[in-house]
Amino acid sequence: MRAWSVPSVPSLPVRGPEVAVHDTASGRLVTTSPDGPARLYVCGITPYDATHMGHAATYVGFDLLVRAWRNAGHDVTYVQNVTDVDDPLLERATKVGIDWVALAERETQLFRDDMEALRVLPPAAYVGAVESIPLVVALIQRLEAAGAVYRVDDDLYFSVTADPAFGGVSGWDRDQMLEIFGQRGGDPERPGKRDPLDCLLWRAERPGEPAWESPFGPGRPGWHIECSAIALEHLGSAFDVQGGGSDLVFPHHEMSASEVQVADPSHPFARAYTHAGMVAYDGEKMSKSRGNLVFVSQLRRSDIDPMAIRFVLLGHHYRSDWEWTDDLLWQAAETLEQWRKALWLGAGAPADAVVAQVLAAVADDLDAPTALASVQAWVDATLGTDGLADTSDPTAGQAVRDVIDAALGLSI
Ligand code: 5CA
Ligand code: ZN
Repeated sequence: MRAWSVPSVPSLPVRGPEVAVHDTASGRLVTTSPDGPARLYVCGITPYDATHMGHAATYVGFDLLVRAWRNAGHDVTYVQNVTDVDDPLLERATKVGIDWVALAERETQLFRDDMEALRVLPPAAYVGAVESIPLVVALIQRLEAAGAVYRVDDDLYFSVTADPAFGGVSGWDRDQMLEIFGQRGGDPERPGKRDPLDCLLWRAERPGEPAWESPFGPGRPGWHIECSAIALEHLGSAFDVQGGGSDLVFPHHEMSASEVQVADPSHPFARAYTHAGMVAYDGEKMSKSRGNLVFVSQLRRSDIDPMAIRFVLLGHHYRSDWEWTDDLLWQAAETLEQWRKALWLGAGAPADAVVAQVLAAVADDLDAPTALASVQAWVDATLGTDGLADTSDPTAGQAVRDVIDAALGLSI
């Protein structure tokens, strides 16, 4: 699939530090050490009701990682999927009476436009589930060869017990897994399964549903195997970071990892699993199923500056759960006005320290709020909000504009 266009990124006169991110599997901050290009997979949208502020927060969060790696001198290979066939998409298409392919295409395009407006760097490979069906089939065959696949009626299931490391991504106990599995697309109660936690690999054709030919009969991929197959093909095993929102820790990232680890037992799926917090609205997680959504495209249509949206997102650490309010947007617009004044004065308070602080904060578990606070201090010094304007550095404005663009994706 086509991704979206690349925003301009200024090159910086100094390098940023190596990048540390929080790893859900170990519960620790890990310093990434890419050998060759840094390899990142971030779970993409299921294309209906895109792009709400929760999606935007997650992709802006991982955009900080891409930028931090680049600023540390690494090339980055970034892969993202589009779940362009799955139960929730088909259900929505039926409900609103539109063709599921048309719905997926329309929403994917909306997502591309929103990502472009938010200056999110595009993945090198933007890959749909439908176009990846041959990869999925090949991976299921490898799992069959490993003895990890069985049938329930005409559907194929993955045996989670085939992976000795199963459970290692979430660290959850079995009761917790059983409770959440059913709420997030799993079917723990289905009769005929060997273990209630086993997940669907291939769903045999049902009347009225799309299906593709395969050695297992006509059908379509289960959800987790889609990301396993795409990541393995486009990044290989033991890639640097598997990312997504915290709602994907279990079962999605657990299952994707186990599937690949059974196919290729010599490596872990990823070296780190990094998760963004959940954005809420009206007191609950913003989600398509609840319908409490604020859309990037809606705000753009009412002439909201996309940089103000990005500013709100950056104001919250990517790992924290937080609640969207319209007030945040008005405050961001005001702050940007003030920043613009300082950044375009030309001369300003010395820039070296703030440049280093921004790079260090983003490299330290993508701490955008700390980076913004450093810039705010520089803006205050430059404008003399305490009565003492400091314009001692003649090129400060340009230097600070460059670092907030390169590291934070804010073009002001
Ligand atoms: N297609 C799958 C991943 S393979 C999927 O989860 N799609 S999604 O459209 O539901 O979500 C897309 C991304 O946005 C995922 O990484 C998900 O974790 C994240 N996300 C969804 N809702 C929120 C939210 N309220 N806050 C933050 N991130 C969210
Ligand atoms: Zn995924």
